[in-house]
Amino acid sequence: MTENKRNVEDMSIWEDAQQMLRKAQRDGVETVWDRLEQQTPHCPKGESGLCCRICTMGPCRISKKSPLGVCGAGADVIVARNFGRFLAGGAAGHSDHGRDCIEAFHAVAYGKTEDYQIKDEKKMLRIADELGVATEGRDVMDVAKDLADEFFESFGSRREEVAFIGRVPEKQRESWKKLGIMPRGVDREITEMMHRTHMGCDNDAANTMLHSARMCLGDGWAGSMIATEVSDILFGTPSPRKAKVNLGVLKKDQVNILVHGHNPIVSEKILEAVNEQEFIDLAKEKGAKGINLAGLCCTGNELMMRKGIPMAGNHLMTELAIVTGAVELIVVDYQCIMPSLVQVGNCYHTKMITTADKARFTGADHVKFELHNGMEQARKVVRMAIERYSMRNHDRVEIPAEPVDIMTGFSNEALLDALGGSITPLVDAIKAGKVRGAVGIVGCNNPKYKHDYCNVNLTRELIKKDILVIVTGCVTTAAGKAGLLLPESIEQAGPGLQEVCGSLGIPPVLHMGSCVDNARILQLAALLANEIGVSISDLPLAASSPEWYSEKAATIGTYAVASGIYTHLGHPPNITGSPLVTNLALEGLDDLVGACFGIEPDPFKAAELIDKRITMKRKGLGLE
Ligand code: XCC
Ligand code: SF4
Repeated sequence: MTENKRNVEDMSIWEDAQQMLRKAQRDGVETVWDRLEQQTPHCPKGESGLCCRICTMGPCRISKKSPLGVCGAGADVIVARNFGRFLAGGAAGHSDHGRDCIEAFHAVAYGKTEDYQIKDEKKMLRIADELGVATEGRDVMDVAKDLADEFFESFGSRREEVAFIGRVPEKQRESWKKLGIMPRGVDREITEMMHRTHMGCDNDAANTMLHSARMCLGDGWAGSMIATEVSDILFGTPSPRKAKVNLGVLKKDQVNILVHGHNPIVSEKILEAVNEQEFIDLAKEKGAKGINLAGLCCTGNELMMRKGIPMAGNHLMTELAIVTGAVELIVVDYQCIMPSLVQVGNCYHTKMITTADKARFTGADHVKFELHNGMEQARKVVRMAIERYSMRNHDRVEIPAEPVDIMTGFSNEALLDALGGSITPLVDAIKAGKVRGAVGIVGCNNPKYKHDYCNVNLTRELIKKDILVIVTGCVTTAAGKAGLLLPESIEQAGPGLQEVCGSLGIPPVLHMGSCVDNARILQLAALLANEIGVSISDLPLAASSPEWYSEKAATIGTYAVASGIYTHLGHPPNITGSPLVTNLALEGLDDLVGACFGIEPDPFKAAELIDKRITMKRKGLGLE
């Protein structure tokens, strides 16, 4: 193991992380921070997007000396193609997750599973109505069958636009059509991106970028949106509730199981199984006081939003959770699961269980979850966890920090409830300048940053400026650990936001869910725009992903921008090798879709940037 030159204090702002980083060093466990050091400096060609590996006449690296690839492609085309494929990865991730949700819903509708049910029938019928599926006097399961088909249609290639496009303000829909960026089908746009970026197809960088916008809109307004809506139908629409965050949620004297990944289809079943008396008794028989389930990353968000299950940590906490030595088993589905978790687990007694054929990890045990056997498999996994409790070395257990309380569960339905059933009070508060605007801070961690420093400080700065903050994904845990997800944190907010949130009894930072739940933010933006009678791009809104790492985060940023929401990123994607693509992202898109990207690593300066943008939009609406 190489020695890391960074101090643990520079790696993370959190006491629980720092304590575990020290323990990892003592225990000889390598972490993501160590491997980052081994990989630094990164390849400058890769970092700027100037390396093309699309065919075997190459790979080609663009430089002053050799400005064209073997086929004749220049920097702009190569960067645009690489970026297009990067975004396709993100869109595919969210959307394939969405497809898995539809398949579960379809299986329920056709009576092919008893392990899943329709938990929110009211929402199911409401959405059926919205999408033109007949509901009057029909059997609920017949409606569900048709609605499942309707959802599948949004993935295919036979429609001119995906179903939820009806939510977008009309003026904006017209402009998307004119620009040729109306998403027709989720899979279609992703496949077309792969086609366009084959050698010898779309060799016009701006044209490729426009298709990127279309493909990402397909993710936001269909793939992700369907994932969210179907998850609510199957597992319940979130409502405000208390939960706890940080590594302190792990329990010294209980069997600890972590769920990690994204799709509630697996984690919801694990949750049911840990609550079965048979297993609680078995755990006690083995000397534990009970079974403790905690979440990581987005599947953690899903369980927290709906069931108040505690959150052990975000992306950079996943290895460190195992370093506590207190985790018997970690069960994963897909996305954002570092392969290193298997090795870290091997340093302790922690078993990793994979559940999806599309995400297997060498060294982990595979317990394949299918729709007809979800419950049976969940029981198998929980039993394995309990059996491992006797293997725990209690001398090596160290659980840092006391958990922090948070308030979660702000679906749009819950937010509307809090507002008394209509969006009007929020619009009035925005018009009056009490809430000057709203910003969705979303996305990941990245070891290139001091963990959560930007996520937390940007959130704090914005609420000070009377800007309502909505968090999803891994920013949730950051805001939560900082105490910002509690109604009490209004003390840190500006006077206007304090007044509005105070009277509603809600925090100035609202947790709206997982990464696919960024679709909830899109829907909220559309609700606001429709209420005021403008486009989303006219609203005083912004998005930010300060510490992003993943393809999915870039895709979210792109659908936010394409939807008319200015989006701040802490660092640029790998596009800086092309002035054309970079300028389009930072300026050019503004003329086309009414929004663009802004790059700023410093959270305090980023807050200023966002504030300026919000002021500009308020002026545009005649509000300032
Ligand atoms: Fe992954 Fe969704 Fe990023 Fe967290 S926030 S690191 S993408 S888990 Ni989506
Ligand atoms: Fe090189 Fe062109 Fe092939 Fe890319 S597509 S590797 S630039 S020859």
